[in-house]
Amino acid sequence: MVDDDIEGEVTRGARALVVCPDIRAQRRDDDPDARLEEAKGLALAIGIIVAEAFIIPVREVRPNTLFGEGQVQRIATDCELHEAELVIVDGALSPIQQRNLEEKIGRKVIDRTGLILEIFGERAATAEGRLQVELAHLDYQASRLVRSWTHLERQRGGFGFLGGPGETQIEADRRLIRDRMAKLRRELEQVRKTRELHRKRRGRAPWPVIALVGYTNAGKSTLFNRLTGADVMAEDLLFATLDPTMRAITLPGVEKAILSDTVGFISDLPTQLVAAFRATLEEVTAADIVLHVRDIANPDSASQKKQVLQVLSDLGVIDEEDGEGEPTTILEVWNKWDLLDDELREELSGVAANDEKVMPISAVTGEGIEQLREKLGAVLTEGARRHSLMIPASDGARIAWLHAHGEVLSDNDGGQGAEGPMRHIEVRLTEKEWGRFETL
Ligand SMILES: Nc1nc2c(ncn2[C@@H]2O[C@H](COP(=O)(O)OP(=O)(O)OP(=O)(O)O)[C@@H](O)[C@H]2O)c(=O)[nH]1
Ligand SMILES: [Mg+2]
Repeated sequence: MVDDDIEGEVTRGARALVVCPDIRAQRRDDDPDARLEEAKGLALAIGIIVAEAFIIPVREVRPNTLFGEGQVQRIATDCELHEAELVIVDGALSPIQQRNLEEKIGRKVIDRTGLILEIFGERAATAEGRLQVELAHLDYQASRLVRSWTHLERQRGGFGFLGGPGETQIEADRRLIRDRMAKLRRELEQVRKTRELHRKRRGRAPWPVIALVGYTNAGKSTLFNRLTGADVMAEDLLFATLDPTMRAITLPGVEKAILSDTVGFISDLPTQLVAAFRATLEEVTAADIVLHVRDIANPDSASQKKQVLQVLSDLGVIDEEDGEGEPTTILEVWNKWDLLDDELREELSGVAANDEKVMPISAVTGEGIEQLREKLGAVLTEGARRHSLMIPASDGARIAWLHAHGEVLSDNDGGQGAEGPMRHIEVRLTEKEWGRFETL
């Protein structure tokens, strides 16, 4: 059986050299130093010790090794010098490049996708999360069989022979992986069906949903805890949160709304993972409000925002209508406001003041949280209309619902109806609430 952890040599406590290729032809708008910091953060997220980290400018990509001869030599020397047993390349390596680098450097080499998959593999806590990660991992491996066959061989108790496996061996391994992937897909389908049922049921339980989204480490979980009084893991760690968590909160004018904390995004999120987590993130598309949490104090904040918007648009949250025919409202919170220096704070205050969709906050100090709650309440109750209703007095559930969700202006005796005493209720409801009330 194929183990789900073929890259198992990436272990906690391993010493690694982190290299960040700065490829001229792929120059991006983010700052290489910030990228290097992020790469170190990824390594730390899985307990790897960063022995040394640096940027390597790549003028021209070498198909066989990515880096030039001298650069590969430098990496090898630095591994010796800093006693690193592992090299993390913060970019994409082809299977060939990875194998050649491992041979030349004499150490295990892992690329950005491989590293992120490792982190997700370690963090996944729910059954669905684990299935998704394993599927993504296998998909990644399937493309890398040139390199991985020895591991498979070992796990099956076979022997590796010099010179590599024959075609038939690789084919057999491929089949093994394909079969396992097919099985995982079937299991996932089952889990999804169950979840779909839950969602439908929740859709009928008529509470508005607010989803927190944002770049990893932006402060989503910290804000979640502040708004709900919960105690979910919030740490200075990339991908601290993997599985979505939900809690009920009360907002001005809104008796109950569901707040949902989700997995963070990162640039170059492996395609396998985006595909795998699509289903989980689809919860976001069903939200009434998407609250985009930004780390405004991060020098890469603007490029992080772009990445997040890209994922949201891939998920169909942006520019599309949600199930109820209304566009999802996206609000931005500018978090970590407390970390800004006076000058920047001054400047950004002006920008935020002119944009009603932007709210500066600090999830840590609590600054701006009350305004945020007001804003969320206002958006959810926006467009509320007055309805004058006659309801049988015996229908306690619907009457209670109106009191819980709407702003009840009056509730009086409505005289005798065909089926008994009636109540006359004047209530303000939003379009959405009205739609929900009608389905009760
Ligand atoms: N100074 C300051 N630090 C903050 C603020 N909000 C969050 N942090 C810190 O930022 C780090 C990341 O916070 P999390 O809430 O775990 O971030 P997240 O967005 O949930 O991250 P992932 O789950 O990894 O995607 C933690 O160390 C927090 O204490 C803030 O407003 N100010
Ligand atoms: Mg989190």
